Amino acid sequence: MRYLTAGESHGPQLTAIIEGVPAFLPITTAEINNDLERRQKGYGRGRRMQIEKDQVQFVAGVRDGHTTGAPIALVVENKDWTHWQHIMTADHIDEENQGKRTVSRPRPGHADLNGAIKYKHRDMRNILERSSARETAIRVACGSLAKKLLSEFNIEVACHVRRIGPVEAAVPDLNELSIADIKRITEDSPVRCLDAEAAEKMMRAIDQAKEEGDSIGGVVEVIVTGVPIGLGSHVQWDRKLDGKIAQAIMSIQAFKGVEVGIGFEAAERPGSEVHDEIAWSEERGYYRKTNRLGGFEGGMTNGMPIVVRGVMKPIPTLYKPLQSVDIDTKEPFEASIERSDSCAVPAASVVAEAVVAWEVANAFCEKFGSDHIGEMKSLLQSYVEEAKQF
Ligand code: EPS
Repeated sequence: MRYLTAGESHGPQLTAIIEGVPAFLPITTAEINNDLERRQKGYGRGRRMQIEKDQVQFVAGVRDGHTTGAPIALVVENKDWTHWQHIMTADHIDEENQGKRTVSRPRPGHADLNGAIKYKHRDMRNILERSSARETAIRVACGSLAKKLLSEFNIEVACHVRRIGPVEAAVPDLNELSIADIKRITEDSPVRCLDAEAAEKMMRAIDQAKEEGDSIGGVVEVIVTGVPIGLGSHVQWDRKLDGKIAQAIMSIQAFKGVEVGIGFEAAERPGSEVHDEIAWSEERGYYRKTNRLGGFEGGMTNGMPIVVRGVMKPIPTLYKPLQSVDIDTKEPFEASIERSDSCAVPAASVVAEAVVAWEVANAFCEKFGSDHIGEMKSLLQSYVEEAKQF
């Protein structure tokens, strides 16, 4: 499967074309809209989210509640477009609006300056409109479809927030919590955190950042359960699934790092406290008593839950000005803004969930075919039986 997105933050809509989704996957707009709504929520979001109410439209590839196997086209409209249509128009901007809302002052931490130099745009709006995290709305729609595909094979995906600024949540015991528990608890938490005490402190930290005109980042974690052994491959560098997931996480706006399993902690521990011993039982087949490697060995899934974390930097659009240089005058100035999220980490956890789901679903289709859901189910069943007795 593959997908591409198009769309500007204040353009008429976000669009995605998805290719390679198997036929006969049951899907409804309501299921996708539920994920779009999850992404819009979260303590620390700014005023733009009061304008938008993201809803998906399928404009190709889905009929009568099922995928047909044809390319799928998805659209999410930007409600803010009504305020921007004369500025963001595809046709010539009329005289009255010429020169309005142009950007000559690059914001530190954004794509503005690098993109402007690269594409030779004197008006940096042409860069910021596309680099904006608004694009994550349509990626969540694509990921939602991937989650639906995985759920047909009892593979479930969830996310939660591990850290916001200085506040770290207690490490959850994933042996004690089911995916359903994680979903239920995070859905009720304004910061999508499993640790209620930490969640309160996270909200206070967001309040404080906001009061100070600052922004705050954090760490999100994605968990995938029910994964069969052998998704991805060791045979070639670009077929390693953990590598693909790392790239997908790093592709989310404002993400600066990725960890799988214990991640960077592996550097501090001896090998005997890193690797997961192998066991076998009639009921489970091969399994591990621990999951320090986060479900991956040799770029392939090992049947344990996938556990991956990503770090989001604080949003660089700050009320507290940072120094920059005007590209027209070359004079220094202090960047100031009209509106921003002070923290988008809870929303970003939903985006991380979506992009990880996409990569796992894609690897699943590579292993079990991607023409027809029923055919894939038969293949999975015989493979799992064989793997148990292997
Ligand atoms: C964003 C800036 C803000 C955010 C936006 C991402 O938008 P605006 O410039 O219109 O105030 O609200 O996020 C979304 C629109 C969204 O859907 O998440 C940015 O510069 O990345």
